[in-house]
Amino acid sequence: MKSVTKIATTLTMSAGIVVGASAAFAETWDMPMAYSATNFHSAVGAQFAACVTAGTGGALEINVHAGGSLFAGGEIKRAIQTGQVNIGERLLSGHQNENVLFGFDSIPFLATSFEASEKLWDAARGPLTEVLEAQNLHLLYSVPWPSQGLYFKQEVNSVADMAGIKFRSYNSATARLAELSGMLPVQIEAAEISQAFATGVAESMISSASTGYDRKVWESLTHFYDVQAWLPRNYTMVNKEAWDALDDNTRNIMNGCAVVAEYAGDWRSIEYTGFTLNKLAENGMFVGPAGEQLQNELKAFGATMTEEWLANAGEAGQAIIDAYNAN
Ligand code: PCA
Repeated sequence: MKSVTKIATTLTMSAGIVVGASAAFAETWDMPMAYSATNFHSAVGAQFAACVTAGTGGALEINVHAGGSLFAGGEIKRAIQTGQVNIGERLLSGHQNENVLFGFDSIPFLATSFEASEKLWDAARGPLTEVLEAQNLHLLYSVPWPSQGLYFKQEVNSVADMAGIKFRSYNSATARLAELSGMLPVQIEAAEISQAFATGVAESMISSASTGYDRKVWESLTHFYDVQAWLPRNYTMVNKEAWDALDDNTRNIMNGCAVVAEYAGDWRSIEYTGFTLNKLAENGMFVGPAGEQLQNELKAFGATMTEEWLANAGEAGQAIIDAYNAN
């Protein structure tokens, strides 16, 4: 967890500046987000937006559009890069085809707890910030999803039981996991999964209890195996030209609000984990660990995928893993 002193310092800095902000040149920024309005990422985004709006005395008003309503998840990053919007939130591992480093948070069984995810993020933040800068993006804050488990509509005890199942993927790692286990990957945004499961376009996925709850997957699926494979993250980014055009006061306020958002997001993610696991069970799903055979087979895929990621990510990837292991 981040130090509260750091947050307090940043806030004090920002608060001192509020008086300097003027609403005379009020600007409005739209902020597309991909997940349900009730999801904790969207709640954190809305609080961040309110913090900036209040902190700048209304000089910069940020309006959140949750649920992929302004841009679908897969389009958000490009929309920010090209200035169609100035700010937005996106899962970067969904863009690993652009830069393999974007997949650092989806390496199976590398960092499986919130604490480990935080440590891995500390190691990756610098390099990721640079990669994004080169893409005309300024990184503000990142919040983890709860750990990823496997959803099915039948009992599954081994990889052999998974053969031929239509598997909803959301990034390169999820698609590769499907391939390795003999399933058929189909890429679908979270906003579309209830329908995909209802119509049989997909029959399974790896995701958090949170997304299963948000999309009421118990209407179609029956089993959640809490395999704790990884904790992917969402990233809130600003178009770099728009960021550079802001005055120092506004940038300070946004930085202060971003520190608070990241801190609050961690806690909300932790809390939402227990709440949503209970909700899946309450709605009739089997919720529990995977059997030993399945867990071991998945671990072996994890080892393969780790090697593959490191081979593709080269020295830059190795540097992140080394920094993570050194802490
Ligand atoms: N929910 C998102 C990404 C990871 C997660 O837990 C999804 O399923 O698309």
